[in-house]
Amino acid sequence: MADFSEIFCEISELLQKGKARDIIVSVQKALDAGAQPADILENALMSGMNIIGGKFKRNEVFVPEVLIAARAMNKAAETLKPHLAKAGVTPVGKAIICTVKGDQHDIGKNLVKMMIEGKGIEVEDLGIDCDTQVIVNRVKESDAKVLCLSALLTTTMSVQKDVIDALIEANVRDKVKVMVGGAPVTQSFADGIGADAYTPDAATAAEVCRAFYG
Ligand code: B1M
Repeated sequence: MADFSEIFCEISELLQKGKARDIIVSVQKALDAGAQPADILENALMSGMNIIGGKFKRNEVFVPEVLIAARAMNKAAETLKPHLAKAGVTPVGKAIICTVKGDQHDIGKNLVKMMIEGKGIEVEDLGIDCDTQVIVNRVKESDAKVLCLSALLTTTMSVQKDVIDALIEANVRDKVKVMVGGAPVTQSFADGIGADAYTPDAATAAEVCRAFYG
């Protein structure tokens, strides 16, 4: 089996330095060499982001550095997108995704979106810091069967509950299956707020989401 550790290391380092243009070239190089897209995502991009996350926690890097790394991550993920998505899949239905109010983290949400799209589901992205009422209105108007909520902060995970409560209040809770996720979210939290599913990562989210369409 080919060894991609060198190119994965290069990609991880470019991500940490926030070299958006160079990372696209290196991701393409890895793909051309035969690396699996999911492997690049997991072992080059996510591992680079985890290193940045650790440095951020220890105050070794600050918001600007993390932001440029995040931009590089999103660019690299865009390059991977067509390779992660299965070509020619007939859409099986619609889903809505967003990061909840007060939360600006979008990398995980973007990955979940990409993987769900890869299962042939059309995803409407309401973006970050998304107002709860906007979500409820979209659920009312759209024929989406699944609502995906992402939260990365301990202070915003409770907003996932606010959204579920607002859906109940608006009499549309039964219209959608609510999936929750994000680093601080757990199965017991999801059970406690009445979510239909919790998944720890984007790949599992896509599988669980697909299962809701039968
Ligand atoms: Co923020 N941040 N951040 N940050 N940031 C964290 C989350 C933190 C853990 C860092 C730390 O202290 N170690 C910490 C949270 C602590 C806590 O709440 N307990 C933190 C903090 C404190 C903050 C600020 C408050 C910092 C400040 O300003 N002082 C601030 C808050 C801003 C706000 O949102 N209001 C802030 C800001 C930022 C940046 C803007 C600089 C930047 C975000 C840029 C962007 O997203 N475009 C940023 C980043 C990048 C991070 C870290 C370093 C990386 C997050 C990330 O993208 N990870 C993060 C530390 C860390 O996580 N190691 C951190 C990669 C991504 C692929 O993983 O998002 O977890 P993740 O998604 C995974 C799973 O969680 C899951 O699938 C994904 C892929 O498998 N998943 C789902 C996600 N959503 C899902 C939904 C699902 C299912 C699965 O179903 C619907």
